[in-house]
Amino acid sequence: MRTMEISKFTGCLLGTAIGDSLGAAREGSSEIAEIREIGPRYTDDTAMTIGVAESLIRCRGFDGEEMARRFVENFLREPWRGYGAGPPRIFTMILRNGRRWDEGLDRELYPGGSFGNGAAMRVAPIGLFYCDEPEKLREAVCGASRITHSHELAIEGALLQAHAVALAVRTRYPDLNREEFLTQVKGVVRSEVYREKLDAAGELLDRRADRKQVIQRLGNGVEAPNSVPTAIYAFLASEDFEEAVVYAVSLGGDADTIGAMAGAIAGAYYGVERIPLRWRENCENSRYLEELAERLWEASRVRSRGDRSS
Ligand code: F2R
Ligand code: MG
Ligand code: MG
Repeated sequence: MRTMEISKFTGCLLGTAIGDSLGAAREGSSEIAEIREIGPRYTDDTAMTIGVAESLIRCRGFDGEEMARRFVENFLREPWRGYGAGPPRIFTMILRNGRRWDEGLDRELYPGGSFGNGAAMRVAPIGLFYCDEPEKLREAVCGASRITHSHELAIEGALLQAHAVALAVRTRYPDLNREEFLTQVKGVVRSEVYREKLDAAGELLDRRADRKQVIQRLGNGVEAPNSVPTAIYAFLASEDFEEAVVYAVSLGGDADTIGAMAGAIAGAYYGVERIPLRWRENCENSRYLEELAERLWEASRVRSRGDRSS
């Protein structure tokens, strides 16, 4: 059990970095093209995923103030990772102006807050950590999102992505039932826009739609509703890890982020040993990501043992 679970945690974190590194060179492209070799660097998607994992490990669960501090410190160390427009401005408000992490600071940048996919792209470690506890998962995802993304569509996108990761960890390979998976993640959504997209994903899966139709119906943009359902679809439309991330990135648009999110779900389902060796060997910081996955798994076990004994 331990070996299988650690393989899935590792697959998820490495899968994020690999999908991100594969898509990084294609971010913003409108061309539909398959690429199979990862670039040398991951981007903000993985850098922030690392921040979420580090914070969960250190605090044995979600702590908003500490997670925000981790985001700021990691950003200051590597500001060149290609962050979205909003988060660095929010980090400055926290660092220089002493603003609190839970003030909804993104509302000062975007009316109603940001609905970018920045909360969803980094949420995978929460899906891993709370994979057996949907209520705690929801609470942690909402808190972690609000640091930079308080718009309800950004939060709902992050919830959807975290639940997809949690479900993928709980689903033993090769037992995936695609229809059932989609039905279960649909259970998380409340808003019409996500419901429609996930219904469309089901129809597209049934008729093996071409890429243009997928982009038209699901989207490939930086907005959470135009990328989270697309990543889930890429996982479900594929037969293995490699196909899932190559397909996700081939859709273009926000390719690094759709690749990172599809990679997180696919890695959590297939496990690390089903990720091609050439990608595992060439992925930036793969040793650290593997170590982080094992520590995250250990922290999640300690926490659930503590919950049972109290
Ligand atoms: N930043 C990028 N890519 C730009 C190119 C980087 C370049 N390659 C480089 O090397 O520097 N990618 C990363 O950003 C995306 C995640 O962004 P996040 O964290 O959600 O940022 P933000 O600023 O909150 O939102 C992103 C955009 O969404 C639109 N938007 C959001 N809320 C809105 C609102 N209420 N009204 C109108 N528009 C809203 C805006 O266009 C924001 O700029 C990922 O792709 C990651 O890879
Ligand atoms: Mg990025
Ligand atoms: Mg991106």
